[in-house]
Amino acid sequence: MKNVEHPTIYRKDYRVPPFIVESISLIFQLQDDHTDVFATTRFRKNPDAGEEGDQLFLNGEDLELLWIRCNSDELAANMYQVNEKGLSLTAPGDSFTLEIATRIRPDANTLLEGLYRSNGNYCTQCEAEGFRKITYYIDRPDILAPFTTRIEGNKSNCPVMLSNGNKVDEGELEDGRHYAVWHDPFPKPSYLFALVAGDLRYIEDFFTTKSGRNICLRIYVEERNITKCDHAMLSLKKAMRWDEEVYGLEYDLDIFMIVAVDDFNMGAMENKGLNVFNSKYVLALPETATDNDYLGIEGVVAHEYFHNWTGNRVTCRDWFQLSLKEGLTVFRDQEFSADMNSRPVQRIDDVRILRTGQFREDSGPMAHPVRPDSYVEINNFYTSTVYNKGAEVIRMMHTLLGAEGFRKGMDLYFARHDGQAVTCDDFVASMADANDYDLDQFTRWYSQSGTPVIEVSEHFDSEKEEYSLNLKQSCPPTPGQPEKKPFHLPVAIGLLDQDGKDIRITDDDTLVLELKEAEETFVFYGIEQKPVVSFLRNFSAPVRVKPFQSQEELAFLMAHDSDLYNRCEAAFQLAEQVIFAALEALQAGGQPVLDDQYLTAVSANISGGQNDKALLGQALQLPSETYLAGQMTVIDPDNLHAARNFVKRELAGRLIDKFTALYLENDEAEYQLTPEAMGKRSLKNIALDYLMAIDAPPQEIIDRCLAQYETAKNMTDVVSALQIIANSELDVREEILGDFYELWRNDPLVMDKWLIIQATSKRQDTLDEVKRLMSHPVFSMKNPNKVRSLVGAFCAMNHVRFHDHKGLGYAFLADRIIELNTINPQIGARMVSPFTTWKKYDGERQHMMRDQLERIVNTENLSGDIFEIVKKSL
Ligand code: 0A1
Ligand code: ZN
Repeated sequence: MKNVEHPTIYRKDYRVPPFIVESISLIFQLQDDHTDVFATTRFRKNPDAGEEGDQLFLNGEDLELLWIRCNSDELAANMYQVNEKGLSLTAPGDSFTLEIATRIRPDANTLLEGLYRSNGNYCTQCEAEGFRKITYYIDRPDILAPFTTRIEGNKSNCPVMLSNGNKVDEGELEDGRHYAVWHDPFPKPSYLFALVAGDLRYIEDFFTTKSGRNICLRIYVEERNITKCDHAMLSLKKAMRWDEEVYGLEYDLDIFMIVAVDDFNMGAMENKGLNVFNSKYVLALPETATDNDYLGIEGVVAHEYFHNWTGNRVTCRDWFQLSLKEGLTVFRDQEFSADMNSRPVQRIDDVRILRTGQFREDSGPMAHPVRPDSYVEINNFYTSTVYNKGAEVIRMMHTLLGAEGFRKGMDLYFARHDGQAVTCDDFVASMADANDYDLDQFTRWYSQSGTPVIEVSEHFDSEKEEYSLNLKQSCPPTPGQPEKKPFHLPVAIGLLDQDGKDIRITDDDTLVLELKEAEETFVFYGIEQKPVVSFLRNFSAPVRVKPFQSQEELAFLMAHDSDLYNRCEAAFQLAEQVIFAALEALQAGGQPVLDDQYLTAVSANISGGQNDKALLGQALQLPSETYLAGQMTVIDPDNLHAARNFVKRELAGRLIDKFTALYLENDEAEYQLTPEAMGKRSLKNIALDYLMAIDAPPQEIIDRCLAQYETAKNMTDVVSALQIIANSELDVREEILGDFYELWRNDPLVMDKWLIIQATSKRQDTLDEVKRLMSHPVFSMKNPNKVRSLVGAFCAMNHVRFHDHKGLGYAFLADRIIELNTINPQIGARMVSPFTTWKKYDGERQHMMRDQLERIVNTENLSGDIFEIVKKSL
């Protein structure tokens, strides 16, 4: 590292702010090559701060200070100090007003934080610390204030000018300019501020709340996208209704706006009354968006809307509490999506994300608690741990307290904390107090990092008719946490009799055991025959379970478990065992063979007449190489790839008739967007993927795949076929990829798919292809979606090609990270992820990855974002 220091911020250092803000009023003068910002802020000494002194520090970065006035008098330069982090001055009394004029340059802003331009339109991103790139302010989430925002711009390029709250004034100015004034009466932290201005169109709808208020809903997009917003609008209305029905929560302003932009670092942002979205999570038509895109839009629109209460009305005291809003809001969006679609399929997807991304994070150098204790760059903590494990922690409380108890806790949380900035402990206290339930031990889920491991042993005494389950929990050491205390774990189980029926072990078929000690034994009486245990139903806790069931038992569960989640889980476990057996054979230099029992189980599953097609589709999917790699002690990318391919090819070849039938049965002429229709499409495309995996597939199958590409009218079917073709050695491959490009070259979101498909192809020459695509006109290092689709997809999703033994993939990624260091370090830092597990590979690969990490860390002016992750990895 050279030139820059990157201090660590600690949770234990939290102090209440010495000053509070009573109100802030902003004027933005948007000019062609710069924007002037005039901020008038009323400060008051914080009575809770004690005798903290009279020094006021305002955060501010990359700002040109024009002038500053205090209580209307201009301050001479010796009255304040400015450095690259902010501005300090001595407060003139207990209560005073500062007026500050700054100049910023949105056009030159490639970080996409603060005020920037996307396709010419102005937009802001202020979470977590972007507001300080707009003006000098106490930019921390526990400073809440009402905002008034006046925007002035040209009528020609900025006919639309939006900010938070309600529009209270607008009018004409000289020289073809106009203004709009917005007022947000709800005190909010600066990270929820937003401004949007540009040449945008909108679609409009209305929602009547349960108390009869009429809310105007608008989605703003560029003109070319105006036909693609209906699904997002429908999703928004569903989310608004759901939050009223499930949590009694009503929307509070008169208008709710969503704006879609192409250049965005994340998925979307919950700014009060004015959500800004990555266009990926707004725009959809059947011919341009896949079923997954549709589900993604529904989920993200809901997520941002739900933040209005969990995040905005009640916000975070400091950024260590990020999971207070994110874990809770992810849990809420998962439950919403489960109610709108198939509940078990939703759960399987959510658990897959957790186990692939979060478990990996928890086992590496970036492992951190759901409520971290320190950070260098807060942007690096928008992680799967904070979001997805955070949601699991909320879900466990829901499991322990029941739906009604959880709702009581939520009601108390809002009654106590509406309008406040609070902590994770405050949330848990509301849950505990509302239910008179002891959650003290449970709070370890917030403070201890790492994924707990559960070891299960069973004992059956036929004479006494007693079945007992012995459970041991442990948690591997993680950075800074060598020893762990036992967690309070809800373990949901069922016991199946020999016919596969649930034995009633409680009023219900499922019993939630509460494991609190390092080791406990649970005994069940009056059990006549040895049952098969359905363990950790619905994945009731975010843990790893050491495999303890035989292939017979797993096959039995796969066929009979009344918990549909666990049926799929059994299928995954079986598949994992079979793939690892093949891997062992390959590593020993032998020929793998596919276990007949496994084949029979899969075959029975296909013929089982499951009516949830999507669920069957899930059960048939083999675990990904990235996931499987996470289960290995020393990762062997080539043999892992070969082993998984072997299992897929064998299954497909030996069950060719079944997969063909599955394809035909689920090939619907008519396109619908119902969960059933989506389930059928996914099953059909999984069948096609298997069939095309057969060694030299029959011409008939190839023709079917090509025909699907050519004739399908919806993007799900087109892309499924295209992906298979791109992965193949078919002669028509290039031609078809070219044809797709010509058809869709003007649609950036479809072009993202085109890039992902090529970047994730398992063909030998993929890295060369990716390098070629870097200079293709559709690609840009400045657009995060493009970087994710090409660089991110290749390095994080194409396990075997990224980890090619020559190390060319590693050098490629390091070059891109160094390039992003000056363009967009936030995205650059996210790209480091595939390197963080370098210690789990063989010596040679370790060496090559470490060399690249060192090359990165020695880059001049390395940003704190990239520095933190690379440094922790080394
Ligand atoms: N709060 C948003 C996520 C988000 C975080 C940071 C951003 O920019 C650095 C943008 C969005 C959410 O949870 O949806
Ligand atoms: Zn969120």
